[in-house]
Amino acid sequence: MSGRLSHDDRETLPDRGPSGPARYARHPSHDAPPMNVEIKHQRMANAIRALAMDGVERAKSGHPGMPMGMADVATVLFTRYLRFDPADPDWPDRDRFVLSAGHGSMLLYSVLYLLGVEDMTLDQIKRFRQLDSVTPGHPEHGLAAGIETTTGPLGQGLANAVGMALAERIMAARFGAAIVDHRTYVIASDGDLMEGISHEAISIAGHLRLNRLIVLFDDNGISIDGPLSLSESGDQIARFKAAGWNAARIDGHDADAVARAIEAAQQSDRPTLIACKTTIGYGAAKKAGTAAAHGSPLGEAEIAAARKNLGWDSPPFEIPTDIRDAWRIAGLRSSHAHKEWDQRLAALDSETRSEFERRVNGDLPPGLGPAIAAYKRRLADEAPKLATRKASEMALDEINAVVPETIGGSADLTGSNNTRSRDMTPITADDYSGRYVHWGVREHGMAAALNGMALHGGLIPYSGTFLTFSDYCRPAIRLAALMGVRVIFVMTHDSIGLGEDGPTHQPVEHLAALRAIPGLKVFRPADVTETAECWQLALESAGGPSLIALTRQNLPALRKEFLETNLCARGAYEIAPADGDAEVTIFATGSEVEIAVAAKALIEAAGHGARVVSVPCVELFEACSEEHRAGIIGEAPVRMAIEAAVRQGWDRFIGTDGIFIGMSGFGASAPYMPLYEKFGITAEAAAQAALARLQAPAQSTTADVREETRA
Ligand SMILES: Cc1ncc(C[n+]2csc(CCOP(=O)(O)OP(=O)(O)O)c2C)c(N)n1
Repeated sequence: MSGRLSHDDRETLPDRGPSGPARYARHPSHDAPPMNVEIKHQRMANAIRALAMDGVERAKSGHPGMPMGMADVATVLFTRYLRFDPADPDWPDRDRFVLSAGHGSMLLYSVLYLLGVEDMTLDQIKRFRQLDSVTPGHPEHGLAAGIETTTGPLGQGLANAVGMALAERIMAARFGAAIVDHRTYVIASDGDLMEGISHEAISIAGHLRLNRLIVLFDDNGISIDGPLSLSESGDQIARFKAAGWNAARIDGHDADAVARAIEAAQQSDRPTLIACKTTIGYGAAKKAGTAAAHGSPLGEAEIAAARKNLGWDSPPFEIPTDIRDAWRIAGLRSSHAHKEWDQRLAALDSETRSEFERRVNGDLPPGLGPAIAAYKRRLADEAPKLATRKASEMALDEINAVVPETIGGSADLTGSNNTRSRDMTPITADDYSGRYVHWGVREHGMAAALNGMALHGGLIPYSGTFLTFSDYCRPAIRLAALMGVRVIFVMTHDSIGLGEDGPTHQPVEHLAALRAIPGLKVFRPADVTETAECWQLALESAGGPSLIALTRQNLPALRKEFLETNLCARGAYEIAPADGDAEVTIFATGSEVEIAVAAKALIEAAGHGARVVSVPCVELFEACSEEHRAGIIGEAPVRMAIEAAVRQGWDRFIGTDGIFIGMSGFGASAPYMPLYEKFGITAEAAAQAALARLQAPAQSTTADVREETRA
């Protein structure tokens, strides 16, 4: 296909002619019937421009420049190519559209309104950026149909789109082209392409030859600080080509050129970048082509001049009937294709159809619960001593056998993350029927692509890296939580317990930092059984992401009795009751539960009752009733937490005068046992601290501590 798109250099672009009003002269007044195709296009594009500049003006904030500049491209895409049914915006085989340059949100809102998406009313357009509107500053998935992902942090949308395009190929390999056969379109800006994540996203997309991915780059040469030349001198065309893409540059205000480029891209055997040379704020008299059009209202005078330039004389928020009708008719374009698809789906054998529907609805197969129960029964009998990363692999062997929609992966740490279960074969550019993605060393791109896969639907993506590199994934993890998508981040080597790789690789603050992300469930299981239970909970958390922190070092089986109930479901539970009245409660997670249990034995040997509470998921515990929480926290006068990480967050359990056994700085490079000794995370140290406190109670009373904890 590469021959079909010519590589137009900046120098060979058509001359845009004079600046100022004369340059918009090809836009005649709207009341000049009959409309020819070009005039109709201009007026349809101007409808986006008018809504964008008026919407931003009314909100007194926002970004008019990008929607005005990309209005021609969006009009061509949405009225001629994007397969989308406004009457059923969630149609599974729709083309996906991602506005990676989320600051240009008014472009998306305008188009959805003009196409006739029910959620996007004119009233909502007028309420741009206002409280409880579906039109916030940046598009937020879930607020209105047609917003495929939440964008704003530049580069994320592009990487989401890579995940969507990959999900499409994976689903097509399973259900066939009659049921899954769509494209993913992206509008990306200079900022999207400058962000580092874009490198990861485009290189994996090129490697996997995701030829249904088409990126329309708003090549306007402007960013916030001014001309792009201030900070960029790369060649995006050459860059994308080097990553295995097709790439071409066109005049983004030439509708025919846009159409030709999209058609060529549709025939491509690789992903395609279409660099659309545009003028930011197209139409604005003085601000067009300048950074002044990027991110603030144009102002009354400038808007009046833009109306004149564009030949748009309708008042704010009024779209001439013929233009609105033209958009609505364009919105009906795919309804026939949708009906035909419905028929093809109905014609499937009932088993395939219901399986497709189950996966797209995100329902888990009924076999999961019994499989986990049978597995836990075996674990109770065998009580294996294993690293939880290995326990995770064993759980995945069971899960992946009964949950066919899981897609595994790792950022080049497969052997360390243990994410590839029995029978998982790799997904490659030549064969998307596998279930495992080798993401390469691209944690950020991977995490954002997982979000895109989950948003696409039909799949449950999970993938791994080391917990310390969750920092490299954090912006995408945050967005997974903000959107509430089911992505499972597998993070092994979860403490100084990883040993010799040293402090660069030993997470210390990460658990606290991740627990700070609202809506993210951070699991840290203590043994094989808890690992299976945490996996089950992560899979069942359809409304949000989970992160499972796992050890490198072996841990004994602490749960020796089979219980069908998932004890991790309430986030914390008493794993070892006190012998008699509890004078000490020890909270611990993951590898430190073993230490807590040993400390309990030492404390009890010294004549004081102690209980251990395992806390595999703080977030689930905090979601429990206050009564339940109070019962688990208990009345013991001495409270202690043991976690090989920083204290932050633990005062909620132990009070400010509680004893914390953990880390207060970075780790060190050594085998793990000496490290636990060096940092005092041992049963002996814990027992000693508890006994010392029993002999010399802290200043504040336990009642005070309990009050603080509950508050
Ligand atoms: C990760 C991230 N960093 C910074 C920003 C703030 N920001 C919004 S748009 C933008 C750059 C604007 O340039 P460009 O992407 O070319 O958009 P245009 O001016 O063409 O609309 C920046 C820095 C952001 N949204 N995301």
